Amino acid sequence: MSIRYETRGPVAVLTMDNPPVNGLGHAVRTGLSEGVERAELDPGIAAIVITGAGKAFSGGADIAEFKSGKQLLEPSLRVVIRALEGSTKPIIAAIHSVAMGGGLELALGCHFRVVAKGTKIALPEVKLGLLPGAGGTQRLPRAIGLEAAANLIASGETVLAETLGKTALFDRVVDGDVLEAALAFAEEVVREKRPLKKLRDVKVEHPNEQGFLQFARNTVTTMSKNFPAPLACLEAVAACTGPFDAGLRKEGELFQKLMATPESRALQHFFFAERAASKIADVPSDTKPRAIQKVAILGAGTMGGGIAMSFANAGIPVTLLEVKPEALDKGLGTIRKNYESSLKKGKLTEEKMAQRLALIQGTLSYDAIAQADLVIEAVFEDLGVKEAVFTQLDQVMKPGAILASNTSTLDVNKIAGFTKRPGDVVGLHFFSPANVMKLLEVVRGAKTSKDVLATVMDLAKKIGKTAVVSGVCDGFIGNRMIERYGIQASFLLEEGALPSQVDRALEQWGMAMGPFRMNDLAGNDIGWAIRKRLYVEHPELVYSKIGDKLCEQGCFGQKTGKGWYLYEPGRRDAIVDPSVDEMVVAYSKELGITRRAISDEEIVERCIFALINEGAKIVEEGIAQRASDIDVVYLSGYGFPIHRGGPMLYADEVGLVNIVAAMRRFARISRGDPKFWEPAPLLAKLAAEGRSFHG
Ligand code: T1G
Repeated sequence: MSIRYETRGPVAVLTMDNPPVNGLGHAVRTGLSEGVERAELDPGIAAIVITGAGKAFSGGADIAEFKSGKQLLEPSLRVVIRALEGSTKPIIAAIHSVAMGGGLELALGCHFRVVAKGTKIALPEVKLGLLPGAGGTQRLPRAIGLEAAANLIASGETVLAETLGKTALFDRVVDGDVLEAALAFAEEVVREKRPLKKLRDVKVEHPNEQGFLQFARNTVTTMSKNFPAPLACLEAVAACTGPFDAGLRKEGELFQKLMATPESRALQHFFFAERAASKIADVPSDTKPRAIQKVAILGAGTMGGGIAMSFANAGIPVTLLEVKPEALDKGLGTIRKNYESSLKKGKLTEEKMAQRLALIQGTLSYDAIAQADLVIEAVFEDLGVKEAVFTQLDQVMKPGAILASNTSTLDVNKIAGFTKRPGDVVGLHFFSPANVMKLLEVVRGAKTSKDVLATVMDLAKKIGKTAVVSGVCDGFIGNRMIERYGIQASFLLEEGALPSQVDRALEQWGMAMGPFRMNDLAGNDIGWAIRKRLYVEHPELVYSKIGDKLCEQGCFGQKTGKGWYLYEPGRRDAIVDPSVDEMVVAYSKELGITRRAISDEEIVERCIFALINEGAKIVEEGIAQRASDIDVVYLSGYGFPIHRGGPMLYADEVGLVNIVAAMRRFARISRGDPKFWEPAPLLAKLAAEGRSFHG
């Protein structure tokens, strides 16, 4: 079913019925077109109302059609909207819940619009690397004015319908049943023989179109150095001061150009990838989650405090357990300081801060957390410590409580084995700062039960996290891949690069932070401890020891004021440290290496292709459910440039065959074990077949 046609007296009601959000796919467009024609031809029909079934009026064009080009199948959305606007009988849109993108553009083509209070209104195409391509850039300014429309379209932000209630966008803003209100309005229009309002006929006045365009150019260049869409949005909107059809042509040209950009492919990929990640292949979507009313966190350090804030911010009560009073006081003090700093920045009201602080209680006793529905351990990253903690939790926590570890690399199966209830044990790997970073790796143990998985995925959405399921392996998805990336960054130093060159090359390519700045932020001692463990567990792995040399001098990064870079007290700006550069050069000499000039391109390829190759292994081993999950991990938690869509989509854009060829070259020229560059079997197979990771 896509369009229902009913009559209510002299009014034909066309209901879009295409779950989940009445996407304007080909069947819906065809149904609308046929429905309007049928109503036009029926002498018993005096007016037409269009509305949407379910949870939206319409969420817009069906984005899933874009890859195949089906959105161009006639009747295109533009053709449908032109038919609505050209109808001889009044057409009223009855809008509720959500009217976004093409959904709002459809309503703009109607003669009148009745909207329910609280309806979410947006033209969010810019977030997909596009612009409203069905007349939105020309009709919205004619309804709400040039500047207001420009802001909404270039930002893609969502507003509530009532905020635009006094504009020509809506004829009525109603509480209650919008269909009944629209039917009553339709009868009024017919009875009073009101002239049909066509937004295309409205003249947009703007004192100075060139000035507006210059303002637009100045505004968007800061917003979107990697994205062409925001400026294109404003250029299309600026055309609305001229003839309507010319503006529509301008909009169409710009839309087609954007559709062909890698940035729009990346953003559309991320839209679906983020939603796909929430699905677990072997956990039915109707699995009932356990009720989580009370949460406990063990450890009031940086991670424990940040995790506690994530839950309090979502209105969920949290008990923070520490063993030492001074550690608890310090942790609670840091949480208060974090809220106060948000308050100072105007991101929080006094009232909200008080509410959230009231939701976080401290305790020194395990008994105080026994009734929690979920407990998350965020203590020292050592298996012995985890054993003591989980043995205790197993004894104290009520039956049915979920026991989670925030471990970033340790074996969740071993941790589950410290309890008599392995089915209730799961890894919840938050990323620091936990109250800010969206990524949450949900690490499923071999015995983690399905309803526990369903519960934590549901909970992740509630606390605003992007959850990705990982199997158990060293480093799960993100850290396992970043380990390979770091190995290449270090060997590049031995061969001829300097830390600031490697960081600059990757940051110019789009990474939020280069590997050496990132390690200085996280603490070089953390990577050092992992390497020392791996030297024992995996003696076959070949590592550069340059990072160890730095750590042996106590240069742990920002926390010690000196790492790969220097840091002034209380500041995070990385200052090049000549003594580190000298250490790097001396180390190459010590190894008997003749340093060589290394291009930025080689730096980027060696580090990013190392990520991709490990990602292919992770997919193949089933640690990640799908390649797009790896993209979500890197886009949500590792500062990977969103306009490149994630490591695996980027690999598809480069072409897998080109990546394999480059890896062969690196095996010949780079330090370390040539086996490092052996293509993962999945990568080699897909490359040989001329295929990609994303089908
Ligand atoms: N096309 C296809 N599928 C869509 C969709 C869309 N526009 N919007 C949502 N879905 C799917 C989504 O993938 C998920 O599927 C399910 O619906 C629920 O989504 C010509 C070119 C509408 C506010 O950008 O912002 O119109 O995972 O989990 O939290 O100018 O979805 O269940 O299989 O997000 O209630 C412009 C995008 C399109 C709006 C609902 N429109 N969607 O949020 O549910 S381009 C958008 C949203 C366009 C024209 C241009 C949100 C929502 P599954 P959900 P939600």
